Amino acid sequence: MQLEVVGLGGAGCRLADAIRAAEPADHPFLTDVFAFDTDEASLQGTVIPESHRAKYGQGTALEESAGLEGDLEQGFESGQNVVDDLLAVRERSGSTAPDAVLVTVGLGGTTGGPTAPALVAALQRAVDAPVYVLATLPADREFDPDVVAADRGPHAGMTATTESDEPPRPAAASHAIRTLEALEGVASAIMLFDNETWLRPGETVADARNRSNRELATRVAAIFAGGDGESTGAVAQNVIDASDIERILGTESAVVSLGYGEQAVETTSSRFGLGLLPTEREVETSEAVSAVETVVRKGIRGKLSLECDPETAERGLLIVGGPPAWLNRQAIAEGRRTLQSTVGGTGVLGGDAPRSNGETVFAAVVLAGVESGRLEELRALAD
Ligand SMILES: Nc1nc2c(ncn2[C@@H]2O[C@H](COP(=O)(O)OP(=O)(O)OP(=O)(O)O)[C@@H](O)[C@H]2O)c(=O)[nH]1
Ligand SMILES: [Mg+2]
Repeated sequence: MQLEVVGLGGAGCRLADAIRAAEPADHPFLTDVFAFDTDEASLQGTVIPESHRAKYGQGTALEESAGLEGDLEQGFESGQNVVDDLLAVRERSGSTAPDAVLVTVGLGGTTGGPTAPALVAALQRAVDAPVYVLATLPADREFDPDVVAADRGPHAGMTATTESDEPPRPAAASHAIRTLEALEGVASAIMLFDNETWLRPGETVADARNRSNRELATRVAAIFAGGDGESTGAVAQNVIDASDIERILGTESAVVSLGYGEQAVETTSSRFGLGLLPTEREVETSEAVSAVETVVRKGIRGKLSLECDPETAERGLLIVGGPPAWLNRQAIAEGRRTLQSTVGGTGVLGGDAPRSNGETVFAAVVLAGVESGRLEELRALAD
């Protein structure tokens, strides 16, 4: 399918950049990728071309981060005032009709979050396609002084300790929850990535961000690049298209968690032809079945972008990809049944994504309409 990505604020622009980098050369799925921020340095940090970048919000509350700490309402208001400018950038660049738009944003800050609800609403009006949100949740160590102290030893406070550190964000939990509330009924669906569970001990979000963003971008690319035909000719047995994704993500701002599993596989062999020319390796059925089973298990039971109980999902999607010889149809069908029995509902779809040049077998899992203890936790902190 054809996806447009719009990054807002520091995290949003870096995520947009990471998604662009994760686009498989033989499986293009992106129309346009935009980066919008009030902060010039953050825009400069991306490789998104000038025509698709914009520094916005000059002279508004969005530029004055500190002033917004306690006043998110003012931020939402400024967000309303900038959307026309942002839509104009999009139109000037000649944005082509996408099958869906994905707005990426880090919740907890004072630029991207406050802009997102107004921009998503405006995009819903301007584009004849669903507008999804991909948002990060803040980690406890960003706003909880006890966690910061415990993590960094007895003498550390909420002060930046390294150059790459982000400033402390005492209002991050409350901002994140209030922004999610503002997105309710506006975003078609909200995919979440919880920074808290993706940090290693002692690490800051800034330390971990390249790894986290790559991880998340891989999931996004696996889902949206899906099973569209390849230039090399391999055709998916079961193509997941934009309307399938729309069916699973829904139109009612469902909270979505993304799972992923992959396994490296050997794809060439020099057993034949005297080892001079690498040839396509023959794959034993049992090997292929086992690889698919492994990645499906990791996709459903492994680490999710947002920790949740997969059983609470209302709908689910499974995409299994890799070199065609490894995509065992029975094993993929079995994987879909496993997801179906996990999710419990009937809204489960499965598809395959042949990657002739791929070196891994992977499974991407979408769990839509989940309940998450982490959101409850942040809500309690925000009250
Ligand atoms: N996964 C991930 N999370 C990030 C990244 N950068 C920031 N975050 C998270 O997103 C939240 C908001 O940070 P930014 O996106 O930098 O904030 P902003 O929207 O630019 O707003 P300002 O406060 O004005 O800078 C932070 O509290 C972090 O939890 C990133 O690159 N990757
Ligand atoms: Mg910023």
